[in-house]
Amino acid sequence: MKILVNEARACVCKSPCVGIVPAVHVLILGGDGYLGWPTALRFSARGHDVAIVDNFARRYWHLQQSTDSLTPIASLEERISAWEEHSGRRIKAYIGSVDEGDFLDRVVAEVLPDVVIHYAEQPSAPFSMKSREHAVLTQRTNVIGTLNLMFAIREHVPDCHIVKLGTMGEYGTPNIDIEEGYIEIHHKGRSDVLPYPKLPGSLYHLSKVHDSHNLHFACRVWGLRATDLNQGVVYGIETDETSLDPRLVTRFDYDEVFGTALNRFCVQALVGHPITVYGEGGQTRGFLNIRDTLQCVEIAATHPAAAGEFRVFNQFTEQFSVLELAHLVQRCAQEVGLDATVRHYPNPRVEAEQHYYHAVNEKLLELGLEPHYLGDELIFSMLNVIRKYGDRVSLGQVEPKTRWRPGELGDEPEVPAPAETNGSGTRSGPDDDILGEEGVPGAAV
Ligand code: USQ
Repeated sequence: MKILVNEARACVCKSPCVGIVPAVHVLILGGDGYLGWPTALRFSARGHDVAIVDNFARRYWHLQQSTDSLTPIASLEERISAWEEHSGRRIKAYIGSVDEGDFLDRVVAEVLPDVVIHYAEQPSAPFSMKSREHAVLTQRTNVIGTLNLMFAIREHVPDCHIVKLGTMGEYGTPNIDIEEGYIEIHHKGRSDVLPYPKLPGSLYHLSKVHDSHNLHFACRVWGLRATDLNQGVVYGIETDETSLDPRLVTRFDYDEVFGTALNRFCVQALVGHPITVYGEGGQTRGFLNIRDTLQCVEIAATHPAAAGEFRVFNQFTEQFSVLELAHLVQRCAQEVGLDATVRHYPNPRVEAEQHYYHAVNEKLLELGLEPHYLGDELIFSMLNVIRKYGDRVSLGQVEPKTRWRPGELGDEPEVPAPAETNGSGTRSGPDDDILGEEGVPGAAV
């Protein structure tokens, strides 16, 4: 197989190079998404031949639920043209769905990729928990898409390295340290290294577990090579390439379905909506900056798994509890004059709110990952970017609605009046409610 090496050639990006080689074909599935688009730009900036696949499902799901990205995103056509203007490089796009096996097969046969980066999945836990239809769509898209990819690779480019975006949520929150994919088990006098036990917290996270098992099988039985990147919660808006031109910006979701914790908290603080901590807020997860997602994917691609190897990296840089993040955002927002409050909402999910959490994340660091750690500066800069688009915030998209245990008939009872903290960590009750006249907290800026 062609290995990506450390010889930068005609690299047009500002980021430190971890490797590049001419004529490496990179296929990015889900190349129009929050992470897929910046990844496509990064690999193109490094000088690789980049092709992407997307069916605009993420855009469509937002239309369906009347939500939108905070950042106004250009059409894929405009994005590709804008990138060509800046870099002189053309990204090739294939429009279609990965759950259509014949389509994906044709794309793989034409592109003949050296590495495939697979983001083309329904990525939201709440989305997967809304209804039977949402759960089926999630698992069909994710599981069948990955199966189709395995077969297409086996058929056309068996030496190609599959880099698959998995999730830290596959592991759940066990009361022991979380290892990177495998654990040595001693049992009745014998021992073995086996896949780490999985206890995912949503039907979305479960779909990623199924993907992992299927890919592991393909590596063991067909000799494919794959890296499963068990990624934590990503935050951030900009990368070196997306900040070059407004037409290159990536999407940034803050709604209760597709928005994730820290991104949502920053938008909430900016528009004066209470920061929505679910339950006690002791839920601890691994987090990483979007810039580090790009680094990690690049590192995985430049250090391919061996033939027959199913490799697992835990892809996050730091652990935080939800409440720690809420207080960090609140403090930074207050420093720039925003009146940010933190509220504890009844948890719409079924998850431990206080628990042990220690996950190992050594492998990417050993391969050279240089983390962008979370600090006040990053929050200030996110607030600044969000401020530019503040008038696009729709407050109706913020409140949590999707519950893991909905009512008998699928009705969605209103979320009871939540308690609120004032920054000192003490809670005030519903009497201190800051709901406006129409029951909508704060106001869009
Ligand atoms: N949470 C709040 N308030 C909010 C939103 C979330 O307290 O307004 C809490 C949730 O209850 C949960 C934690 O924050 O305990 C993380 O929730 P999230 O929505 O930020 O992230 P999650 O649903 O876990 O999923 C996200 C991405 C998913 C990725 C996963 C990585 O949507 O694609 O796989 O992060 S991980 O969390 O490590 O599994």
